[in-house]
Amino acid sequence: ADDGYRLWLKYDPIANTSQRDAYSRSAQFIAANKTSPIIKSATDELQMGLQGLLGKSVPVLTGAGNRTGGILLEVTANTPEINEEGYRIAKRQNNIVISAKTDAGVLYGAFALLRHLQTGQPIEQLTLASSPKVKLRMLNHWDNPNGTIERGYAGGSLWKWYELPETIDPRYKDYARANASLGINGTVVNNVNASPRLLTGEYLQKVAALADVFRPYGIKVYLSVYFAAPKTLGDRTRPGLKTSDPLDPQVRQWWADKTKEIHQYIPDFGGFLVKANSEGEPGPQDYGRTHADGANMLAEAMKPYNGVVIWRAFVYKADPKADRFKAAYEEFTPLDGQFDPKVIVQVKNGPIDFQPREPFSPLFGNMPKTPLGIEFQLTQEYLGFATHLVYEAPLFKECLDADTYVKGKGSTVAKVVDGSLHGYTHTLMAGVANTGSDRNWTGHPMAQSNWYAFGRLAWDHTLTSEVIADEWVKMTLTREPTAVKRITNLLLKSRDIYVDYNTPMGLSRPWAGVHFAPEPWQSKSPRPDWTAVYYHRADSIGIGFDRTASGSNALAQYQPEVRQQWANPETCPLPYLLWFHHVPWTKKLSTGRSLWDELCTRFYTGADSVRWMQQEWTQVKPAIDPVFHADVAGRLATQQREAIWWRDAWVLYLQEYARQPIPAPFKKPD
Ligand code: GCW
Repeated sequence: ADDGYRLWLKYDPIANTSQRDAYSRSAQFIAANKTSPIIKSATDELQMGLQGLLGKSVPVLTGAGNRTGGILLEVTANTPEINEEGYRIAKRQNNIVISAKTDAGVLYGAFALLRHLQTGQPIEQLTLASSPKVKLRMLNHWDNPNGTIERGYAGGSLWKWYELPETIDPRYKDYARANASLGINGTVVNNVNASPRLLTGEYLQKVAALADVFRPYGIKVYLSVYFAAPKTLGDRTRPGLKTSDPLDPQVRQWWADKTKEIHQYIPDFGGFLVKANSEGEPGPQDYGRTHADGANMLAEAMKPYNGVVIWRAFVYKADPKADRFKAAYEEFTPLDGQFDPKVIVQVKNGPIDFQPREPFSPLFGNMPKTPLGIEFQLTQEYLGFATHLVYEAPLFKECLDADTYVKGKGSTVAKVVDGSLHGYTHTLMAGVANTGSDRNWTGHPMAQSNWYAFGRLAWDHTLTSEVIADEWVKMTLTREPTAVKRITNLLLKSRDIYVDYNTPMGLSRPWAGVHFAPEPWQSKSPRPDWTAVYYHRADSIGIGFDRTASGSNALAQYQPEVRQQWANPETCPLPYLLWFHHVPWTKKLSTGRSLWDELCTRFYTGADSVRWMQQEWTQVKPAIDPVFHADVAGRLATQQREAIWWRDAWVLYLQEYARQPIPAPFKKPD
């Protein structure tokens, strides 16, 4: 039975015997032209993978000599077509040769070769070359020192802090393998709402033990830092400084000392991630300083080392009159050019907060002198936790492929992020992890595909959602062709289905506290911008947030070409309509329906489509492991019930404003 633990690295035997024989003939031995811990990870993985796929143990030789019919790993400078971490796989004198400039490149090539076999592709004329388009490909864990995970739906933290550093859970290595298989090369192990404890010697030892496990997989460890740590922690001689002002010399010295100490534990430490002056976290503004002052102080502390400072742009103030949409742009664009070269600013894909569908953040393209990294959320905070099946690649792609027009047509967000548009020296893609202590890692077993898709896109954002889904299904679930097709199709449609019953046509944030239950009526909260009504603005006339010149004018933060697409309610694409316009209930839309009827249509067809998902899943049952199948079937049943709950909550609530009947086709009992 498949409990989901092995993810997409299952290496189950290849059923097709002629294919297996063909692979076997080309995999009679493994040999590398050097040794190192990373090369060892590569040969170990190949051995393990081939053992599973081919059912035979393939020897690792110290040298290949004149042998043929094997797999050669070579680190060589003679690979002009790939970058530092890229790989090339080609046939040479009847050997499969994986070449790379670095050990890590060889490791990625080994995983690529295994993927090639797992997805059943021919190897006779093998030629593959691939290089990552983004340099820092990282997971961000929102894990707390007490073992909980903020917005985690797959159990507790993977990190067993109380047992570290002495006890090393074998799972840490499997976590590293899974990441390395995708090319993920960094991990921030703790929550951005950071506890200062992670910076104590006690915890640094534990983090160092994790770093030791991850290093042979090419993965660097990063820490989220609590900006007020100098005040809270102090140092060996003092209980705590009086201030954490980034321009105070004692504070600067504190961070320099701390950074040095961290490097004594972790010599190849990746760097800091900082959430400052955001949702109550301390930051430089507490002392009248700017984000740049804060980030540059940490960059100075990091100067003797290779690490970077990743500063988040997720900021907004509790102001009922302001538009939260505009906040990050307003605070950060004036600072463009003021950041130290070691600083990367990390921007969420959308201007608000990981909603099921958002326009791209207007920061992309508007900070040409500051490397901007992108932050996606894999954990399904706003996508139905662990009971809704939502394949996120289409969401990621929609943002990456969006055109900012800052340097004319084709200035996509992807080109901002991969550095090609503005010539950034640092490039970064981060995903807020969806992993936890659940046996299957991600709670919803199908959510493994989101970890997978993120990693693949961080490596190569030109891959399509479909190609990625197809790979994942074949590696994880089945290679039976009709089942592969059905499941891929199901994955590809899942996000739009969720949007339809949850937040159609540009609605956002219809929930209170935990971000799960429908609460579009929620109007009371400690912060006005944490109410649901702040976002949808329903009234007797219509619904939606006017962000045109007659409203908040957030649209002015985009280039004229982008503005043009969205500014006119007559031509604004329906998926974005209520992001930018307050539209009358009776307004006739391009679909021929009134706004009210269109909304109802989406809520109802969205919820109905979950039944379709259930049917599709039933169809593929013979091709899927029974335990895995039953787990997903149960979650789909829950999703179906919850989709109706969402639909009914919205429709009944909005009906009070729209004062119109539910359109005839939908007035039937479920
Ligand atoms: O989406 C919000 C979450 C917070 C999170 C915050 C952030 C870590 O609700 O839980 O805090 O975003 O990204 O900082």
